[in-house]
Amino acid sequence: MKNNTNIKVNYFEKKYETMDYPELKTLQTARLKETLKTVFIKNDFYKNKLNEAGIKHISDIDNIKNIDDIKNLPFTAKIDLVNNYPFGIFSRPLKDLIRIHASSGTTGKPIIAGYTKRDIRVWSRLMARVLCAAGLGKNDIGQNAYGYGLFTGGLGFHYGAEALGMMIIPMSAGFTERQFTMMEDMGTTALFCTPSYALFLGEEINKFIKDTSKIKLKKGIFGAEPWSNEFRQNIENSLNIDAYDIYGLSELLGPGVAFECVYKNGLHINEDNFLPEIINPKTGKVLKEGEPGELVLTSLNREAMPLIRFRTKDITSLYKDKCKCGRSFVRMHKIKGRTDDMIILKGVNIFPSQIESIIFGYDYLEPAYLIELYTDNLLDKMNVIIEPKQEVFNMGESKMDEITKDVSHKIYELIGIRSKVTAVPPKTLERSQGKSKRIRDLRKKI
Ligand code: DLL
Repeated sequence: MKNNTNIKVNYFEKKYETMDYPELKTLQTARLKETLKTVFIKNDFYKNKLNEAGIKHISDIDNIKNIDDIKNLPFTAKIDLVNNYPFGIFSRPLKDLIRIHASSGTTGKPIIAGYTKRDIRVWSRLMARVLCAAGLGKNDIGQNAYGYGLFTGGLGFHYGAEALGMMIIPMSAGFTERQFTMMEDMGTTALFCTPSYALFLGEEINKFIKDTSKIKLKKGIFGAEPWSNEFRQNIENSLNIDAYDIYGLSELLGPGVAFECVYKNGLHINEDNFLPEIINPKTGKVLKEGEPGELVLTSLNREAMPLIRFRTKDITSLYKDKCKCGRSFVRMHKIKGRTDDMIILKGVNIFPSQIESIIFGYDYLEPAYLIELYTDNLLDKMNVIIEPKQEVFNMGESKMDEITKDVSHKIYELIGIRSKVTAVPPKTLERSQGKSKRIRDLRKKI
């Protein structure tokens, strides 16, 4: 990871970002009650849910004295949003909305997110906090290569940059040659896109830019998919920038739920807007600080679509010790993966990010991999496909044998599972302009 020597801490909304912790908890409790009252009155789905949880009358909400009482409230799952498609989860009539976004979801039916004018303003300010925390300001020029459209990445960054007063180039994803032309001609200083696309730009930069000293790029904010610190290192080296992580999801506005500050020691959760909990995904029990589990988020400052205890399916852990940047917001570790993407082989839980940290650690491998799951003799097995760099690949079969055995051994050392490793020529695996798919599931379903 790049070492920030001249560290300068910036805030966009210092009052909230550095709020005293007890004061923050009081604010959260007040906002939680207000949110509950809103959904109780304005949303039938939540009214029923809260009734079932023993909140029969709006005045029962006043029994909540402490933010920890949230553990007695019911969860909201993705399937609840799917079942209430398209607008059943909204707590405002459509006439109050000014925008929707959608995520394709994993189950086929999209999830619709709705925004009032105030929601867009709040979200823009949260995004401005993110940009500021990475050390960006009015003098920067941001190139936005997140997809514009129903995906929240494009417009989320766009509005955040405008709220900050930073010039933004609305590129959207793709058109790689044009990305480099604009980067050079406009003097882009900050790049926003998925880590996968940043990695691809890093692989291609020398093809399009004759003199990289003309490139002014110094920072990038990347998210929307899991990426390991080894992945970060790779982007930082190939693009010669300082890379920051940002987390968010369409169901909770979009990007801007959590972000890294210049110390890059975990992601600060915008806690005045989102109340985080970590639960055991199997039992639903709330876990203690530091224990890894599923992130659950409650929106605390939202009009169109407040969500109570939304199960994100993302695996991480929280820690509260104060960050050197002065923000009081709790931090979460980089997302390890989604419960959906967790591979269970021989009873061992494996996340693609673990395999990734191994592959990206080799300097003679291309930063690319695919995990293939297959069935052999009724047993589920894993084949990790890797790409040795051209000069290594040219060394022939016995060298490939040596490399694949070595990677397989490293995987065994880290996760205790023997896996097949297959080497393919460089640039064989698909590169993504958005989120990468890391698993190909060929298992026979019984
Ligand atoms: O990916 C929002 C976003 C846009 C975040 C741009 C950051 C930057 P969805 O398409 O709804 O929204 O996908 C949300 O993506 O539940 C995580 O599984 C994953 N995800 C998002 N950010 C990160 C991250 C956007 N920094 C889902 N690390 C989430 C790991 C992430 N996973």
